Amino acid sequence: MKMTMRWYGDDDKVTLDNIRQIPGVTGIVSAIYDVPVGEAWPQEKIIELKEKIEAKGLALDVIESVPVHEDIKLGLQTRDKYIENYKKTLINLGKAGIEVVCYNFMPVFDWTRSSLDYELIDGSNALIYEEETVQKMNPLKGELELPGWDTSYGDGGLEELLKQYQSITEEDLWKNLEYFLKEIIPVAEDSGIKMAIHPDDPPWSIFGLPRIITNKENLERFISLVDSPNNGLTLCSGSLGVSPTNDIAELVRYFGGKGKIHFAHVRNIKRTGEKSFEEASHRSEDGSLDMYEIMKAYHETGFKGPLRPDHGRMIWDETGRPGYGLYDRALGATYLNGIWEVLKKDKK
Ligand code: DNO
Repeated sequence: MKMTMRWYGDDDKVTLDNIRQIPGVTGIVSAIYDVPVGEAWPQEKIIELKEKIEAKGLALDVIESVPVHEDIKLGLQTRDKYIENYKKTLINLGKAGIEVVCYNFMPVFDWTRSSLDYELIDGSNALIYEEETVQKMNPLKGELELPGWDTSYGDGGLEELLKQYQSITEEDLWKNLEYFLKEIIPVAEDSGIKMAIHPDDPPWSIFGLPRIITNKENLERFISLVDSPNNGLTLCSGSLGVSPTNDIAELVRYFGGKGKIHFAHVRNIKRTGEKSFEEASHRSEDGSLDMYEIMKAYHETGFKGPLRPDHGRMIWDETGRPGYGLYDRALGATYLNGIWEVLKKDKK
């Protein structure tokens, strides 16, 4: 596997110099952040990003994400124009030698939490999710916000957008996803890009919106929508793992064995109740997921793709983008690299 770290570009408090000093991190996961959702990414911007990263001795291994315009998820007539732009972006990324593109198909809201800075027992801050609190939140009153979301609605557009989704069922969303995939996967094939859908986080419906990338059965349905080696997954342990019925190591073996995992997000969570959880440090003992078993499954299936530690807590007085500070993610990368070394040596 290739150990990578997410970087939010020049505005990120965590710099490329910080990242290159984390032992064993060789790659960057990033995106173009100043092109409105739905428009094609110009070739020059992609090259500029890539060169900036390579100048620091790192590789641009993954684009996370090329966001999908809401009109595509809603299946509106206007979707074709946005799909054409998406294809142009993929072609430009392919020309720049990008191999993996992560995206998601969650209506309106990307990953969602009830608190971004919950104080844990050791004094660190973490992102948490409490179903009851989320149910009481009103997104229209700005009660829900996560920096780092790929928002595709402008100010004031949210209410209208939520209304448009009222008539969209899970089956409609599946149909719209299939339509999208049938258009873009052939282009990804020609461009040498592996598309990696990110699971829904959390993997259940929120605010009455449909969510479908949630469990093994649905992941299976997803990959069979378009049977192509370029149609695969971002296997995110933290997103899927909050449902106790999702056995992450088993999912890694199953989908990894089929060559369907193109990108790995590895983080731990602690389930605190039904549909409630805290984001924990990466260490197995600190959460509900066994990181050794998960890494072992990647190792056994010969995973060679990019892998990243995921959200970190805020520790050592760090402030910054929730989930994406430097220190705890660096500890996560080092811990996962440690497990990997043991797995490699034990095999000999
Ligand atoms: C959260 C991330 C997600 C992810 C998108 C992919 O930290 O894992 O925001 O980037 O869902 O499109």
